[in-house]
Amino acid sequence: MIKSTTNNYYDASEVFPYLPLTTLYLRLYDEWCAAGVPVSSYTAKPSAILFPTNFSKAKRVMTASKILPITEVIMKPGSWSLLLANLVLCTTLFLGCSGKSGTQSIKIAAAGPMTGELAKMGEDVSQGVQLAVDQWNAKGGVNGKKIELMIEDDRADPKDAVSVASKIVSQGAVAVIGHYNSSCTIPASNLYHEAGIVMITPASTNPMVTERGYREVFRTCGRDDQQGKVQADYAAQVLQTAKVAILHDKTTYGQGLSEEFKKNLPPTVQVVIEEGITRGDKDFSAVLTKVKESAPDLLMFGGMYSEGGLLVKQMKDLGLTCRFISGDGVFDPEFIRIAGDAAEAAYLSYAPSAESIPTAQQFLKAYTARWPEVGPYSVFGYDAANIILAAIDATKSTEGFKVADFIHHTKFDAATGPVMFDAKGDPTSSPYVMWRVIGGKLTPPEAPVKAVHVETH
Ligand code: ABU
Repeated sequence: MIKSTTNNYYDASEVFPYLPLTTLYLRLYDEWCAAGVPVSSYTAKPSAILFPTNFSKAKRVMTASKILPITEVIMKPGSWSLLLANLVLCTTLFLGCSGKSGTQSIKIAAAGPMTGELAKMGEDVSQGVQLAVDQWNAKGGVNGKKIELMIEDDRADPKDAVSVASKIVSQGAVAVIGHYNSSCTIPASNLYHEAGIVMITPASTNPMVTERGYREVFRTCGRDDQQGKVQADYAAQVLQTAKVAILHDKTTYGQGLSEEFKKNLPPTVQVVIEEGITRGDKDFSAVLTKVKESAPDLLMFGGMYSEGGLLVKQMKDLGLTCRFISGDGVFDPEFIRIAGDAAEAAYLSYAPSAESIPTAQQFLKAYTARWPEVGPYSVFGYDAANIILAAIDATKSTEGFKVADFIHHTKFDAATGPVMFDAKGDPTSSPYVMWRVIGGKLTPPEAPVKAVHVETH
């Protein structure tokens, strides 16, 4: 039974055995506030942190809720430790919520690798986000409030990504653009999901990002099951590959992409060797010697431009003359700067260039007026930020489930063209095409590009 304690408060140890999830507290808190239920914070006991001062009214609100009626909440075995952890997090979030309603700004975050070997990728995205934020603020902000952008560095490390996500949530950001690496986005998005915060990654292509049923999680880029198929079809049909060697960097993205590539190869293509390399290594001569002995006519690499550039350079040094095929993680001028003229062997899957998209021209002009080089995911970061801000503007709400719902049901006129999302949070159109390095430049396909949609499974 729920009973009143002193000071007209209700004891959370009585109320919250039924409520094991932080997300639920916050949603209920939002609903209670919206319904005019007085809500108090009381921290004298760890079990009594956030609860309504008029529980009978709050219970009516909860019962009316379509999100999670209290009668459907089931206490799981061992939930008490989770409950206490959530209550601690909830205190911080509660304070963040209190501040949110009283401030004149809306805080959003951009997260990715801002230092380390992949810092350029993080900067590319955060600059795209910054541009969108500055453009909204120049128009007066969103719903009369200025947009405040926090830029957070996960150093491409999954553990740092979780710390960053915790900081973003606790500091009251209402949405996140990021992270960059799939290995960071997947664990970080667990926290955003728990907190009910919308997250759009502009670059994380591993299928699992959107395969967990998280309604707040989206991406503006494509998926590796689409990208791997485009690469495999190109290898078999255009390059007429008979023997392929596969290397990957053992990451969620790199290994995942190499597996999707392999899965989509026809039986006419033989995989002669398959090996993992280590991110950060500089000398790949041992593994490349084994690759050379297997005599492939194509080397597929799942990984990033830093290792991809060195691999291609060292292939040439070893006299390994086969072609090289890789994906969007290698797609950057930095790959060519590392590989030198050896980069001419490369075929890379990526989206059509922003330069070729009529709707991207204003973005390109504004971006290049501030920064010298548009990165592969700058425009996807810009689109992600604009989608989030447009959704907050249209719903007049920063509540994650309302913003997410709007994003799920709206067609956005983005810089990359019209963008709609499917039920998983993936864009409904997959953009991958094969690029080449010709004359030291990333060169798009000769024929006008027609984006092909590849169904996800
Ligand atoms: N998609 C390119 C690299 C980022 C990632 O998915 O890990």
